[in-house]
Amino acid sequence: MKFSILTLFPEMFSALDESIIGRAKENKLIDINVINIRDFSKDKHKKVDDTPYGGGAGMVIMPDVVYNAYKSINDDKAKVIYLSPQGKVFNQSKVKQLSKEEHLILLCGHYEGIDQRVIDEIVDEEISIGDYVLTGGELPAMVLIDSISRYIKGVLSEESIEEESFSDGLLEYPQYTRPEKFLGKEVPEVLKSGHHEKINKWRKEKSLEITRVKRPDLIIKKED
Ligand code: 4H6
Repeated sequence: MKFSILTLFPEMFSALDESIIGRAKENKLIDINVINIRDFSKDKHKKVDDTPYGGGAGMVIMPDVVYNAYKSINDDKAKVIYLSPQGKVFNQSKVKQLSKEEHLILLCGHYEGIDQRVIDEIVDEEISIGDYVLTGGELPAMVLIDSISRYIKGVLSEESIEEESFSDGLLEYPQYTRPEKFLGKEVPEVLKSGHHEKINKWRKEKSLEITRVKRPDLIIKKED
């Protein structure tokens, strides 16, 4: 899986050098290509934004620099995603769907956003990670990369994948580790029994109960 990111803040993506995603990059399971939109400014001051037509606060990213940055990727088969508060809200079924793509281009807006004409020209899908406003599309782009990369073969252990399909669509059962007694609270007895049948049954029940209490909406709709 290849991700190309179009951004004015390429250094933010160093966060992806850590932990599981960092290892997936080292192992060449995913390829992350960060492109600085500013490199495509032809202006002597490297200007990339200008005041909005019609007036109003802030700055808008100009269409030509974004278009030239996009063209430099030179893959007309890649799916282009614009991270914006106006997009369809991201969920786990969209994660699975996008994990089947070969190459995703993630376009990150900043300031007041990007000139609509280049959005209309190059964007295939507009995605929001939730109903709140951020200063830029960079954190949403990283949310997509993290969630999608988990579905690429070899990124997670076989064991983690089995556990996830076990509680498919429901919330996770609670986890415990040593010590056996913490602030007077004991680890549930069944988890120390070594009786795997009973442990699985207990975990399934806990998953359902937690989902019923915290997120009943997840039980009604399992897919979209
Ligand atoms: C594109 C257009 C995504 C990107 C406008 C991006 C939230 C999400 C942005 C903007 C984002 C999300 C700039 C509009 C700041 C508001 C960057 N915010 N904005 N929910 N912001 O996925 O002002």
